Amino acid sequence: MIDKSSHVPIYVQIEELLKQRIYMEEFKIGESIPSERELSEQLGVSRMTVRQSVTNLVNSGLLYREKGRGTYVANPKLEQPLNGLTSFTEDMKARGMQPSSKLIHFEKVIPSVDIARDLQLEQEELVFYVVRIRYADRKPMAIERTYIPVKVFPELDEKKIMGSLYALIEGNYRHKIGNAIQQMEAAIVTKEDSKYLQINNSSAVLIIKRTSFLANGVPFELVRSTYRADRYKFISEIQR
Ligand code: 16G
Repeated sequence: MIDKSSHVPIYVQIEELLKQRIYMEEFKIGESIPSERELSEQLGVSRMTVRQSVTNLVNSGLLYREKGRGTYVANPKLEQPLNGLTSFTEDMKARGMQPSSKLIHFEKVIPSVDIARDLQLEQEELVFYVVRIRYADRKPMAIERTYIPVKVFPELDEKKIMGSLYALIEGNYRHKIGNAIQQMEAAIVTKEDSKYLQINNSSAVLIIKRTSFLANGVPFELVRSTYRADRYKFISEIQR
């Protein structure tokens, strides 16, 4: 099992072994792995070395620790491509997952100067401010705060927004969605969002800010999507 004469460091060998046992589903998603003491006895290595391997796997997102309880096998992260202008609903359905939303806030407001500028609005032009928790198979994945110009979607209401916004835009409103500009940054979750996302309040999140335009060039949304960093990794293909 562990080859102490190998040039491969012991902690790397333990990591490989644990990964293998997760891959073979000997340790299943959501279940705990043996304690550090048990692993050190099983493998005949020091607890410190086991701890180092487990910590590395926690840091890479394969395992997670629950204070005072143990170490568990994490859900594999969703790999989200960054190069398509897709909606949350489309992304989840493409993976065979069931998307749903919870509407936290829906209000017609006067936007701040920055938001009005990004959405190319004149002074006093109103926006809908929509906050939705987005779920996949009933697990919270992201929280989205969206500003939508009222003049682009005059009859938007709380009921219509419950499904897919993009489906609504392309179906009911018969608009063509064109392109978007995105920015991404890392942050520690706010106290409020930690409750919505059901994560503890020191967790990392990935924030994507997207400004999207209809095919005719009119901006139709400014969105701040806060994703659970333990559930997502973002992928982009680049070319030279
Ligand atoms: C995605 C988009 C968001 C859009 C939403 C529409 C990112 C970063 N954001 O979450 O801009 O408003 O999808 O989803 O991808 P819906 O059609 O399911 O409401």
